[in-house]
Amino acid sequence: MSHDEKIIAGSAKHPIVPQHYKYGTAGFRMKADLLEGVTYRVGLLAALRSRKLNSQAIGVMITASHNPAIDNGVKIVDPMGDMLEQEWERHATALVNAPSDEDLAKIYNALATDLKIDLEAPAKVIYGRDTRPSGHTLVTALADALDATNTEHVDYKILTTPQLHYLVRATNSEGTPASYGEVSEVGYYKKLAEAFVRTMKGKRIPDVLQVDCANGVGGPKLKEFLKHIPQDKVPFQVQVVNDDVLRPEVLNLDSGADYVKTKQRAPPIPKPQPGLRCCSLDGDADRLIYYWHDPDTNVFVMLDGDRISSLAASFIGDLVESAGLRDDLRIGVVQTAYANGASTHYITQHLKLPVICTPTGVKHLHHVAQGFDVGVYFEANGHGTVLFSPDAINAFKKTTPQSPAQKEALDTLAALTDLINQTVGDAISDMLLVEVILAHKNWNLRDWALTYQDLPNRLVRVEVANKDVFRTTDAERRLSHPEGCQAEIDQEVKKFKDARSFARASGTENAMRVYAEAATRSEANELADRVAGIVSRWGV
Ligand code: G16
Repeated sequence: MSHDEKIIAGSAKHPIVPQHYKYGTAGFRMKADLLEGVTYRVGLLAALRSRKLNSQAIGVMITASHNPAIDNGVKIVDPMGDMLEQEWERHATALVNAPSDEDLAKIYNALATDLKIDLEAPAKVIYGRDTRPSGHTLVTALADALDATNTEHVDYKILTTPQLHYLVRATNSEGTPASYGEVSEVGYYKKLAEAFVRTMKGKRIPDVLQVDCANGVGGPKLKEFLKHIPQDKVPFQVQVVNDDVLRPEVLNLDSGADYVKTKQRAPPIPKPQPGLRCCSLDGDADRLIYYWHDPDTNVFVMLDGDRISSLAASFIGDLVESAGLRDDLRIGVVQTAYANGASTHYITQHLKLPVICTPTGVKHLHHVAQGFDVGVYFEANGHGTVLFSPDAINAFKKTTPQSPAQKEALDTLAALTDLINQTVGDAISDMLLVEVILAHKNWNLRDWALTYQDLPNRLVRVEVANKDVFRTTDAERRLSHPEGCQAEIDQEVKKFKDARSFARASGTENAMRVYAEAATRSEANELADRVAGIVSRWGV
């Protein structure tokens, strides 16, 4: 069979359901039964991408992360473990929307010609999936695309999303001075555990941490990871809860980071216990939210992505200062419009660090964070990481310390570059980072919460007939379309004190999101409801 015949035959086995598909915030994401043909086509694109980039391994992750169990998704990971270069999203969209199997082969060949890709060059794609049952079918479609294009492929089976990102980078850097770690799931655990021990030298974690795993892949993987922590060196008591991966329907149900963030309360199961330190991962373990019920004030306190961001920026900023590198390294923070205004104020006014706002999607934040030597990026929903530039990593390793304090700071910074996943936001790695910082500062969750006071806020999900009529500008803080809608939102915002609100179409769900913050909780709620009403009226 010719190349074209193989592609067409494979596509016929995994037909596309005709409709318009778009590479969204985190790849193609929708009801799983629409995704088989999409995944086949994504496989073709991943093979092209590998051939374009000198046969480096490309990753494909099959997950719908925080979405309900019936959804699934497919996204592409670039050789260094970051998200697919945005320029290529339109190529992915073009391939996926090919009307027929024959058109698909034509578009595939046209892309190869336009992008000067040698279709005879070797190619490699590695992939993984979360615990959704639909992942099986999608992986088969993906593998068929890779076979049809003579692409070497490795199925890593069930993984967290950040583990797949790790494996992509580890594969491409294997045997080089920039080796990212052993090319295996165990290599990932070993790297994190070793770095955790190094950063925790002489420190201790005072009490137990309950980790809600959203009944997703994070449960079994966290339990596996914990086996690699030498409890004699770093006693770390973790209670893993909501880790049922055998009943697919409970994935992300009344649990997980998205539940805690949007509902602003603890999952009902297990019954919340005042004073217990808790955190939640999401369905593919790339988001993290901390919380507890303060036993003294009887108030639920949530420590979200903004809090993790400011905690990390302040800790790493202090270490860089103690390491004598403040004048040599640029530290910055990247947020989105969802960041609580109080957090932005704290970072710019108290920590005196620059903040850049980008559109939603870690792909945007990651890119901007790479412009700093230490780029801290977190979305308020708990998705993020800290990136270190090669200059920063070099400085941590090569600077000759002049005092024990400087040595300790340099050693801790060097260990943090291994502890913090450099490819993408990683809930397990971020959780270890938070534990390390709290242990170094000798803080409990109340101390952390006291750094600043959040402005009351509310996030609302609004289903509309046509979310495509909404287009944003100014890093999603304003709507440019439909014309007139923003003016109505502005009118409402003006009526409230210290208020801010925006609306945008979700790139992972078929819905609009409305965010509002204001001086009091009731005003934030009222404003969110009014803006949601405006969005409903315009979204027809
Ligand atoms: C994905 C993205 C995040 C984004 C979230 C929600 O997260 O990776 O960057 O914040 O979707 O996006 P949207 O508001 O466009 O639906 P996850 O955890 O679902 O992969």
